[in-house]
Amino acid sequence: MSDTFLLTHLTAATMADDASGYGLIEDAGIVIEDGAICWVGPMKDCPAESSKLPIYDLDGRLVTPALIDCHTHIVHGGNRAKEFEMRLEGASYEEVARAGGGIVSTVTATRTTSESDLLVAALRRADALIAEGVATLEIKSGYGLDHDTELKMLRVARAVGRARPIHVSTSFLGAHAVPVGLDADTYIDDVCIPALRAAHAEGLVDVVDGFCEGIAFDAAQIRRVFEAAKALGLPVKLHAEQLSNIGGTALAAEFGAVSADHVEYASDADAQALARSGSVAVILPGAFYTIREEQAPPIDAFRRHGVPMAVATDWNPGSSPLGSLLLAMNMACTLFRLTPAEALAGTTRNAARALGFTDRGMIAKGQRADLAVWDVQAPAELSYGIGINPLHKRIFGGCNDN
Ligand code: DI6
Ligand code: FE
Repeated sequence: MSDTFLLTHLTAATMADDASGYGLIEDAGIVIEDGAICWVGPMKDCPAESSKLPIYDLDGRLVTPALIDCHTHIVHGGNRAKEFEMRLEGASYEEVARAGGGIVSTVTATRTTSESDLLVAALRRADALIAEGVATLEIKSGYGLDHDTELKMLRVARAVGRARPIHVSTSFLGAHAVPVGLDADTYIDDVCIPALRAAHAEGLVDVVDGFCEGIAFDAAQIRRVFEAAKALGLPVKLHAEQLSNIGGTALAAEFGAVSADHVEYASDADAQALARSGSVAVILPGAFYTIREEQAPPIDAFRRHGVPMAVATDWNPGSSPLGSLLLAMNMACTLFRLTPAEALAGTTRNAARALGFTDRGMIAKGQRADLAVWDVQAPAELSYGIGINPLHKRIFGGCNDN
């Protein structure tokens, strides 16, 4: 494709924030110039000069913003199929974690895997997401729990973004679990916060994350991490209220977090706090499904209070070995009763917001030309299919993938 061109003969689901539902435009055209969208609208209104541009006829296909997976842990060593077996033999997720399994077992594997082997494995995972039309991908650290391995993971995450046509947003998740041999307070003050400063000094951190939970860190400990992030000028997000309500969502809102993630146990007051702080609630049905949670996130409260909802894979080796964002959308609809329009907003417009981006996630003038072209008639098909990938092609920064 050349730098400036016109896409025609398509239906656009713009997901624009001033539109209702999908922001559908039938018989639409999209003009792309130097990697950005410079016009979208019904073809009959297409500016005369644009019709002289190179034209790509999309044969009536659906075009959406490229998808955004705003919560993943795709850099990690090993896998946890053994624990999957244990849980099927009766152990709970918390029991597995307390028995020294869980996150800590992936920490050992991640520490002992070389940077290049971690990259090979992460690229395989990134490729699966790219094949579903993902153009922006968040990747967290958090399986190092020591200075060197946390930074190694973030370097690998950055390398994924250099090796593939995808934009990677990194999250420092040093406060993910308490490493064997240290108490939580000592770890936060002596390892996690100094590692955060070092990672930031290397330009490795876009956002700072934490896991606020009974099996991880309490709100007072996460507060110290957030204070350190704030001093560095970094935005924050938080794994909050996944297994219990211990005040993580309220803390995230207090710090103006870009998102609070999981939020199964969030209360109505938590939803109000997120609405006030403008934070996104990131819905992670893969973890809910894998650990057979019973408490669904308070979707109605999020709707009622106007909290934007995103949907992500949470791709990790323990609680969510889910390598499909389309399947996450389906699960969000079936398990949590999101509408297909909410699910698509959750992997486009609201996912962008959950990473602090304002330049993507919608088909609108001035947005990055990250688009997904689908072999479907209607956008609901993207959430309706189970294990079906109808991607025709992906356009990344105005460039055609295939
Ligand atoms: N919440 C989760 O669901 C994952 N991390 C987190 O903070 C679990 C990660 C794992 O079990 O390896
Ligand atoms: Fe997670």
